[in-house]
Amino acid sequence: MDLRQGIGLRKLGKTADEFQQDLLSNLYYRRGTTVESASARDAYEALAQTVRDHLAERRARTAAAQFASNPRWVYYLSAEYLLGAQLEQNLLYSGTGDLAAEAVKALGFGLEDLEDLDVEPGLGNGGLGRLAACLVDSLATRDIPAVGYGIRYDLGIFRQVITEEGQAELPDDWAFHGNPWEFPAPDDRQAVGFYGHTEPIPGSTTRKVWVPGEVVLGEPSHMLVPGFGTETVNIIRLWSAKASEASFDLSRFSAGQYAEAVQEAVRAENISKVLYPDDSTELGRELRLKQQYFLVSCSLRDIVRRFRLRNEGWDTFADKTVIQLNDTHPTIAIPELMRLLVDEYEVEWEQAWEITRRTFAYTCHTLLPEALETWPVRMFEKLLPRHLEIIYLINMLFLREVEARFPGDHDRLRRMSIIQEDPERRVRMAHLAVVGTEAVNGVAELHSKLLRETVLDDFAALWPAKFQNVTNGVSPRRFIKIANPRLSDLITEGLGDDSWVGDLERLAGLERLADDASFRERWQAIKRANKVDLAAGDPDSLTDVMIKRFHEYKRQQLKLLHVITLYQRIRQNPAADWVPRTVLFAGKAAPAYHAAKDIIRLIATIAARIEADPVVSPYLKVVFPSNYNVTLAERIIPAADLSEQISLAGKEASGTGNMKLALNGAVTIGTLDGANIEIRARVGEDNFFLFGLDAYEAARARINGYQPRHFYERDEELRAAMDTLTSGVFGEVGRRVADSLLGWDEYLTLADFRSYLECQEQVEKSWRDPARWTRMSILNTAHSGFFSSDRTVADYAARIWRVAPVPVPRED
Ligand code: B1H
Repeated sequence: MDLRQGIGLRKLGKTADEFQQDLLSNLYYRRGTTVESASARDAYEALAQTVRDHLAERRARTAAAQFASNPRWVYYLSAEYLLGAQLEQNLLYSGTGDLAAEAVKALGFGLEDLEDLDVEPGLGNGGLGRLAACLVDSLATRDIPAVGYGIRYDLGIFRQVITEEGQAELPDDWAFHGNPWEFPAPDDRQAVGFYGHTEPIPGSTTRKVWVPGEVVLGEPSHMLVPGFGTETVNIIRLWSAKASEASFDLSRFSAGQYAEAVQEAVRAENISKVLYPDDSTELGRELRLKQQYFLVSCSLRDIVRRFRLRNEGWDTFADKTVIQLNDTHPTIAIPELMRLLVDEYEVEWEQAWEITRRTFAYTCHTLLPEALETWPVRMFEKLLPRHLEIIYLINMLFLREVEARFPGDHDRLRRMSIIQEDPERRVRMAHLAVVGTEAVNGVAELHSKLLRETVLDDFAALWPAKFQNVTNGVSPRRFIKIANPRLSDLITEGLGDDSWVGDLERLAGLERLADDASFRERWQAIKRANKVDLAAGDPDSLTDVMIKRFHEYKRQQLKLLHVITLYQRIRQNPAADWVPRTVLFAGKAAPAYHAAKDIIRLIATIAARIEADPVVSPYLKVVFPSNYNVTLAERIIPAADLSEQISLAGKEASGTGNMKLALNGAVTIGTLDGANIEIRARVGEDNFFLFGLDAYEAARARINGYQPRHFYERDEELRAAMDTLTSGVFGEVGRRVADSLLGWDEYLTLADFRSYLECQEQVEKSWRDPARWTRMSILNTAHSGFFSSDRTVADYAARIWRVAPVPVPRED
């Protein structure tokens, strides 16, 4: 039997009968049950296994083809993956949807019932984690040999419950019932050291021996990542921490001290216990640094293991390997690769440094100063003593390079150093990431420009060619084809075929249909049907959505001031011809971010107040569904009319929800921030509602001594809205929000208030003309093709990774 390229595999069922047989065999032999006694969960698990088997067969062919071509591999290192539900995606990508529906029907279940049991792995916070998921999708779709590395957190992003008291958090034990989509790979486990000390090696100035004080095992499991419209199936490899046998204290066990005997083991396994729920702010906890090193150490050893399978010299390592750092969270990979090369494999420092620099690339996702990660030197020294020594050496050589270019410029050396001195010594991870990589990119044009001009300006002056832009993108499969089947069918009909799903720029062909009245009517009817499904409010009302993490810079508070103003206007003049609106907020706040949680609570309070008001409630409704996640996003986005992208300009690196909404025909109201600028440039000024300060005006306003009271005093409606909050009718929480806005207003909410309200009036004017609105909606979809993550990956491949596709042959 020929085992290469999976030729020796038994053929999987391609007909309904065969699929049915495979499903039954999984039900009998893996679930150990029968058709008569199968529960919905049995059916779900057996179905998942059957679908997974189809992908596994492709995986076998992919591994063979990729290995044979000896390519440059892309390794994506990310602390987060927000994958979304797997069943529907894998049915689509394996082309087994119809077979599956028929087969489960014979068991007495509907596919939708089983989809309800398909839990999404919430291994990320927000945009950064979802971007990682979109990029691995598109890497496979583009046939690029790649592995995504991450952490298999036992508890993902918390489950959110919204009440009138605001947000409550519950643990997300996402794999409670097991996860049928993953394959454990215990043979590839790795040992990871922490703490301890270093010892010199006689005769060597650069090499050292690190003697760790604690050793934890990393055990991988992988999930399959199929490409769309291609044969490739890549993987993401997720690491779980496991105690080594040595960490069980047998003497204590024998002495009857059972809890004490396992204490160290519990501590070890805590490393992958929980995802930190802080989007964009660092709290500097040791366990978090441990997580980061755990991910990095396991992944790099796995990458090195894979490289060494071929017995090629280290001089080819960077030709065969590119490691993309998803923000600074995995940046310890830079000193870790140096440590592996220099200490363990005895490569000379200079050669190791050249290899390291050529291997890594870094994506920065922020501009907020508080989000630029730094770690106290003391903590580093205790947890990773050898890495700190390596960082010091890297820094010394780097500062020598700066000194040679800018002699005598001591202030520059202080600014650029990887070590911050005051007020305490800390390691600046972004500086380490820039110094140790070949390319640095921002995630939208404005963001990349502001990185070069502000936070990383000294580095851009030193190495201008290193700095690039790669605008984010989203998966067209998940965010339109799967999320919005009605619109997808209409688009396919309008364009004549469904090739747009893998080639999103083809949506431009819809442009000519925007002027076709009957097409517009069908478009509008679909939007309405999606609103009926969502059941958030009157489907004929303007569905106005703000769905994203809660953060003051994103300015949910600005939207709320708009809601309060509408409320007051309606109360003052109930007989006027109001445009009915359903304002939908969804999103989580970091559990310790009190200001953000206050805003959530205030929204809940105001929503209840409006609901109870018979004068206002016919025209205005505020809804806040709990637990925003990928699955909920897939329901809300297709139903949205208006997309709120109202962050203070210069603060949102890119945004990706903005792209998903535009793609589904929501019209954006937004500032000139992040990718909004590129969306507006493509969909056209007439099809985008622009308001507010730009990034330069906002920066200048702050420098010139911004006074929120100035706006409060000059704008009667703003004053009325703020006074309502201050009066306490919406409780203490209203007062706190008002105090923060009138006192300092970090994100210039009051400065943009009037411009935002006027812009919302333009929105209503357009809404009153359904033909015009629907035309705008269609043109948004038609010109969103650029925002496919397939394009993002093509940009990374061409400009940063310099890799080419490796097609996988079809089954004979
Ligand atoms: C983004 C984060 C982030 N930027 C720290 N930074 C985290 C930072 O757990 N942490 O410590 C987690 C997440 N996330 C987002 O990335 C940006 O705010 C968005 O504008 C951007 O679209 C997204 C993807 O690039």
